[in-house]
Amino acid sequence: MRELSGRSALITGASRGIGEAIARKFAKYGVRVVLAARSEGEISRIADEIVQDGGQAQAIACDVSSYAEVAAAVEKCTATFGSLDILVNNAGVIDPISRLADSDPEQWATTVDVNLKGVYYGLRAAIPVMERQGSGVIVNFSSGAAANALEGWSHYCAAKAAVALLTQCADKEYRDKGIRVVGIRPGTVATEMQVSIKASGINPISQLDFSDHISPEWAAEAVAWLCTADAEDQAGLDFSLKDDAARRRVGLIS
Ligand code: NJP
Repeated sequence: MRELSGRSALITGASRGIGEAIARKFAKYGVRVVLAARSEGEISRIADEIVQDGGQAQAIACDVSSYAEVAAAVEKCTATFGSLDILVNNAGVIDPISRLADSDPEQWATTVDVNLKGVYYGLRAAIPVMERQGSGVIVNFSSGAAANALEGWSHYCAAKAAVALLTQCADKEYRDKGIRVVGIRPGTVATEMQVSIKASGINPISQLDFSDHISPEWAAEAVAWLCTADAEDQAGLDFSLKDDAARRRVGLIS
């Protein structure tokens, strides 16, 4: 991952779970990071810890369902580090989990605001910057749920399926401008999201044991790999970390 050193990255949803692991992993590889999330205290603490470890990190409070806040986060990265080489659209929510007839229309729509519109806002704000630079990588968090219906997850499945198509659209429009847009389906990951899923008891994913999930560090390593030249063939695709061949390619298993 040596080639990542010196690049600058914005990571949304960096206050915990996979996003936090990506920020820490990137910093370890010499990437200068901007951490974005709503929990300002958490992202500031993590950024401070990264700096104490010798990395370069900044934090910015950002609700990805607001275009103005996402644009400000992109601006923070370019103003601080002089470029935006990598955007990771990682922020996501799954609560409230409920079957369609029990769902709350406002909360259902809020999930789409975060999981789908938040990704669009990231693309919309970052692409002009990367186009001017003539290069950049955008990693969109998709999910196995983008292609598999799961009870209680209609909001999540629908939004993630749309994100997968958004990745394809962005790739079609900007690949020839030097911008790589790629999706990731990490499989199940041991984060607070899985705590909520387990508590719902509503579908087979909720029956999994916590030891069945991969670590956030594995997901972070896969994201870092997706930003390297070795992953160029993944442009426009959703890279699934579920099978051994993919894990081998990332270097997680031998
Ligand atoms: O989730 P969790 P994960 N604006 O709940 C942030 C996908 N995925 O790390 O704002 C900005 O631990 C929130 O920060 P805060 C999943 O769909 C996961 O597991 O401070 N940020 C926190 O940092 C998601 O896209 C699994 O509350 C917002 C983070 O998002 C990504 O992986 C499987 C926000 C969520 O941390 C990370 O999920 C899969 C907003 N409006 C895909 N709302 C899995 N875990 O098994 C939330 O296939 N955040």
